Amino acid sequence: LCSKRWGRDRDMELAELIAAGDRRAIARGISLVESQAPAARELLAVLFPRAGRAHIVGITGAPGVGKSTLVNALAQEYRRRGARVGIIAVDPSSPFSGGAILGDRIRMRDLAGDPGVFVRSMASRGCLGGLARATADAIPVVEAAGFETILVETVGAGQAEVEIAQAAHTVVVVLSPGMGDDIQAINAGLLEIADILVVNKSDQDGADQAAAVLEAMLNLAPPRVGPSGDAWKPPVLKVIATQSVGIAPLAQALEEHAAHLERSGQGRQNEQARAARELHQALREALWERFLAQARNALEATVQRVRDRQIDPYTAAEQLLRDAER
Ligand SMILES: Nc1nc2c(ncn2[C@@H]2O[C@H](COP(=O)(O)OP(=O)(O)O)[C@@H](O)[C@H]2O)c(=O)[nH]1
Ligand SMILES: [Mg+2]
Repeated sequence: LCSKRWGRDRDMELAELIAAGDRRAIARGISLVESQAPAARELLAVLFPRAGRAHIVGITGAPGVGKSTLVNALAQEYRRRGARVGIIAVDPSSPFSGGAILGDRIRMRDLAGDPGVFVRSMASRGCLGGLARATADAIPVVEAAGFETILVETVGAGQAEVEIAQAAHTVVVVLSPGMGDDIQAINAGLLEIADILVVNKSDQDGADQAAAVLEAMLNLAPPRVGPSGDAWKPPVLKVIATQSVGIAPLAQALEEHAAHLERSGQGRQNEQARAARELHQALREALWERFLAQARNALEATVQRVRDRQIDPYTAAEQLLRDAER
């Protein structure tokens, strides 16, 4: 798959099919970007101008808190409101990825067969790894197909999830009361990326207490004020995803956050930061590839010299660059 060549014409054709909402083309497009083959860049180049209109919502939290159930219920709520929904599941244990227990599979049938819903799980299918990047690249494919809301489910753990969160406009952090003391120990980083907090499984004991603890923690956090002064305080919502309780208020909160981003200028500022990040990353990679193409042998020889302490890494880097520029 990695070495598969497509060529410009076929990319255009694939892009047209994606724009027309052809489900197999969307799936093929995502596989292509996952493979990070050269043709993937060409496809993204065609799709990029058509993307950027959807509301991208990251749904993150520990395994088992009910993210997939929530995404399923939320997608149904959006469908009731007439919006088309794309779902990208990055959680490797997600029922979307096929490793479902029976209950999950029954649940997912609610969405199966609805042309207004597109579900895709990002497996570790990419040849070069980089799940966060593959996900960021999959989003414009789904956007170009005209889905108005894109729900991205990820397991809230490490750096990759923070990166995925950076690709979202609105981040929903999901917790469950069963986590007991863990709520107190909630990772500060996770709280920082949350635009909306959901205490799922509110049919279980401890939901009120968990919500109160979260409220108290949020009250300690500095206010979030956008460039034009409009402030956002992350709401804490109690939800029972399995019974679709609290889902309409969540959809409402998501809408309000999107409006806040627009009104406060924060959305534009985030887009600017995102554009800079993506461009810088692409530039770093292109420079590195160009350098390697020219200086691979010199690089290897210099590694030996650094190993033998004939030269330090900083001086060596300067020398390699000077030689490559000549
Ligand atoms: N009691 C209760 N169980 C729930 C609720 N939401 C999800 N679950 C259950 O929690 C388990 C994990 O849900 P899942 O959506 O797969 O969690 P994920 O790993 O975060 O995606 C499943 O057995 C769900 O049926 C809820 O609101 N209440
Ligand atoms: Mg899941």
